[in-house]
Amino acid sequence: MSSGQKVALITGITGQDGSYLAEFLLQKGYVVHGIKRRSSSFNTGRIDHIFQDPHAQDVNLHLHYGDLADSTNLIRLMQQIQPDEVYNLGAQSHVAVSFELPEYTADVTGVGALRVLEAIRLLGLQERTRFYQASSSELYGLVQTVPQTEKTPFYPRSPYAVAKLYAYWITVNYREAYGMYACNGILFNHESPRRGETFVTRKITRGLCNIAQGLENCLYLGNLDAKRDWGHARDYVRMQWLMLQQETPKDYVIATGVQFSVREFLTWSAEGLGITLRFEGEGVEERGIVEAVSGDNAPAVKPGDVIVRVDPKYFRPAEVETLLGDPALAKDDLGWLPEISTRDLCAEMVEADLKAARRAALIAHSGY
Ligand code: NDP
Ligand code: GDR
Repeated sequence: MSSGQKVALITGITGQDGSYLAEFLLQKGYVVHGIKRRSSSFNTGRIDHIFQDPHAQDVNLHLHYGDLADSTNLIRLMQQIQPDEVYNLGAQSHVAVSFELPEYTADVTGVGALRVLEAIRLLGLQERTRFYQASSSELYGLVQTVPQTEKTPFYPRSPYAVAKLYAYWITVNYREAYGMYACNGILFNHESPRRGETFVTRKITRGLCNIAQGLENCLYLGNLDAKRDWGHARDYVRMQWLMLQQETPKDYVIATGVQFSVREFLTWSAEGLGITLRFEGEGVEERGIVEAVSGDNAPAVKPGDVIVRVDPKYFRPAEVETLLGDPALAKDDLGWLPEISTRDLCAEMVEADLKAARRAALIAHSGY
């Protein structure tokens, strides 16, 4: 191991945040270790651009097979790596899916955090190793006060949020019980062109770009009235690192302080493609109809086309209608402010998905 370099271990390195955090830490001169799950097809697409050949000299990025459900694996890796900083980003992170997989979500998203903390403690690494837990605004669920701060009471509304509640408190408990440097970042929604395809922002930008290029006909969505405080993942991983550089560990809300509805995000994405959408109907009858098209980004749609429909299949058994964070503490203590606005984030996602859709359309239409 190279001397003088800090060593970080990231669970969930193949996910959206893991990929941005790995880039960030490598740029800061860290040796980065990441845990990836075994899967039957490649799952490293988000980090392929920073891959380093393990046979080369001076490698700073190392990937290990592992799983948050496997304690012995975590203990062995922790012993081998002896990290200065652990970022626990791994999780079954989809709220709707957690209603289908509640027990698995509890195990990985909830107890997984305990397994990582226990690995640090059992190996006597608590003096050396700092721990970051990826907590979530979903903890607030049925919100009690607006905007939500570090002091707002929690009211989780899904198996995912309940699992994250356990992970939040076990992190606080290990800090208080064993004096560990352990803290929670209570992050509000953050997105990017690397966002998983089934989260609503990416589903919208990808779906509309595919429709504009004639690859799909209609985008089916759930609750268009839900409101979220959406930031950019690149801004948020900077804060994850900052939280581990303080003298004493503390929990912070990370948010933009501004909220928008799913329908607004949908409208901006359509506008980015030159499509003006008109909404008709209510509830499950609601439809997004093309009113006008301008420019040449949407060659496959015309006025009158119905390109968005609400499908109750995407309604959740218990919904989180509104989330709005107050990042004042992060600003005061750490000087952190988000740099990328929600509209710019949306434009960046549309641009990236349009590029991919154009490429796919070219291949499809050329008969390859
Ligand atoms: P992603 O879903 O993009 O990434 C999740 C990561 O966890 C992936 O690398 C995934 O691996 C890995 N993972 C899943 N199951 C396991 C397992 N059993 N063992 C080990 N790793 C596993 O999430 P994000 O990057 O968006 O979020 C990062 C973390 O932050 C998550 O914990 C999420 O719950 C939390 N969070 C996210 C917010 C957001 O808006 N993005 C907001 C607040 C909190 P694979 O690639 O193989 O699927
Ligand atoms: P969320 O993100 O549940 O907030 O969790 P998601 O993008 O899945 O949903 C946001 C809101 O949009 C509504 N919605 C839809 N959602 C999805 N996925 N698909 C649809 O078709 C659809 N139509 C409407 C949802 O009902 C919801 O109200 C994300 C995850 O990253 C968590 O891991 C993280 O903890 C929280 O953000 C903060």
